[in-house]
Amino acid sequence: MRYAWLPCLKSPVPETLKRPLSVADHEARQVADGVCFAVDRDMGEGYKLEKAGDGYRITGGETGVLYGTYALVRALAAGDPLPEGVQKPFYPLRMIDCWDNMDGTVERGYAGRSLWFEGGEFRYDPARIRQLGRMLASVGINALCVNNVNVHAPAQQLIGWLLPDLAAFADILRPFGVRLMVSVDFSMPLQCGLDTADPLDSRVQAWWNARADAVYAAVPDLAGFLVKADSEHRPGPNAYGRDHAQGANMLARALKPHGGVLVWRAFVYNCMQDWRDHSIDRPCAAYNAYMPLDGRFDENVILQIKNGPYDFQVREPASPLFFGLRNTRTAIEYQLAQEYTGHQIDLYAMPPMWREVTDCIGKEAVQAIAAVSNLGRDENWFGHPFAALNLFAFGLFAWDPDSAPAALIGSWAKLTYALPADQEKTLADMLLGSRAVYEKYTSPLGLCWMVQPGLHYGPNPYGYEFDAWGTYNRADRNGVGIDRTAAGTGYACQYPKELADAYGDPARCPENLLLFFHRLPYTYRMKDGRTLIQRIYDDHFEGCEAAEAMRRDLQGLALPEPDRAEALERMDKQARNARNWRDVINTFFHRFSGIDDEKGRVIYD
Ligand code: GCV
Repeated sequence: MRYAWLPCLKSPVPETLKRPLSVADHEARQVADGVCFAVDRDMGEGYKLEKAGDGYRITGGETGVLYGTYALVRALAAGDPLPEGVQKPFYPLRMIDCWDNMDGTVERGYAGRSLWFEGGEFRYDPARIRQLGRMLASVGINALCVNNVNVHAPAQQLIGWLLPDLAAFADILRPFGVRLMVSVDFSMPLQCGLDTADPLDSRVQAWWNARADAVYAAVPDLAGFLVKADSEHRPGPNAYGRDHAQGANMLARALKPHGGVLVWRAFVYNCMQDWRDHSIDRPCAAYNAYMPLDGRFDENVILQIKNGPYDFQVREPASPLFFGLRNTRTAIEYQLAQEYTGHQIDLYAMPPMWREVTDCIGKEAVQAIAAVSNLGRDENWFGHPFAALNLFAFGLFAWDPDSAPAALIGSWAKLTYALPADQEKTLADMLLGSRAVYEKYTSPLGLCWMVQPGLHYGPNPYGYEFDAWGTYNRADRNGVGIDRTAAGTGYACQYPKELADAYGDPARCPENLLLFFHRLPYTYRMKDGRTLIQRIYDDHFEGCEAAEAMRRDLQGLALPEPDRAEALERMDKQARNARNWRDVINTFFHRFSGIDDEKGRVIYD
């Protein structure tokens, strides 16, 4: 079983540091090889690293010494200087949301089956779960939601008769500073004898209070509950004429005596839309639903908002809720699982995207950060050996959102593979540029949803066009895109004025979002003088060539087996995927526009 970025950590790292260390193990005592620990509980998750004689001193809170240990391991292995001063995480809650089902499947999982569920129960190798804890702690991730937000039976029972199993699982991850969270089904009281799940009904409130008491008796440090409600047919308070503040607060009040948080997802939209109806625009939905509720959520509610207003597309603007909500605690939700971004077959390193979003909204715009997990039972944990980068980088980015994407990626490449310097740079550059390449051959200029319906891998430009999901590009012979300006659906007006004005003006709108905000003719002139249609053709040809170039670069890397074989096998699939995208999308627009490629390249009819 391979172990992501840590197996490569070689001497001079003290052997003692390579073993899972329980927090208690660190208690102010000399461990080995000149590394000593000093626990200062007031430092919480913070730590300080110092040289001490020939060795090192790690001072920190209970979990801080653990994080300090891994930071020392990383610095020694990479030959980096020790970080100076006290290091503290920027976001107190740094969570991965696992969409694991109890039958062993993982929704949008591209790395095999669940690491801990099988056959309707917890079934796992404890040693592997300890490794998981170590992997998460090594990059500072401190919470793991154990089950899918789409709560399928018997996962409701994670807070019922499965509690002893949940507690045993929590016991394994606790020494690594990882607290569990559980996705709960809002309608659970209905399945347990009540005739309603109305959040204002006192019997429902009493039921949840008693449930929370039982849960915390079993898992006293549970981080809290995660809820997907009134979203994609999941039950929620709307069924009782109640709003989401009423629903969330009812659950939050049950958790509050135990110190738990209620994470409520803001992923609400009409998934039964009529494509003929241009008056509904899905990106507007979450802002319209939650802005009126700002200030009405209890202080232990965290509203978890996907990074963009749609659904983890290759490129979206940041959700306007990050600008609008001022009196609500929020978390940003990313997706490490590569649902729309290559299924952990095509390369898509995410740090550049996270950094763009943070630069746009400001790191203080949210109080917590979460990401849908990309883990699974595959021997290498991630399906693609390089997909480990996204979990590694996510943890470090959540700790320090000022981290530079190039530094995160470079550090992962260095810690994972002992490549010669020039090859290490080739790998890091390939990863750093991988998002731009993917974007070019799939959906440049903010085009979304041109994927195979359901599967979400591979091109299908009209696949979602006449569907109920609110996912349209409305391409025709005259042009493509949706007018989301004040003259159109008005979505752009949900942003603060300066941004709204920029997004609302095709001449000032960032070109990578042009077709997200505007409907334009194929002859529209881009800033560099090219027509829109020519830019679409060029991006697809260039993206495909770049994928071929990545394949050549990859072949030249002396990666260890089996990573090399696995990466090359996936790269072959990526190259085929890129060709397919190029030809399908170019042909699609050629047929509509009737305009040939200026450079005379082949566009199939
Ligand atoms: C967990 C998208 C995905 C679903 C996912 C949903 C969500 O619709 O395709 O698989 O369900 O987002 O984030 O809740």
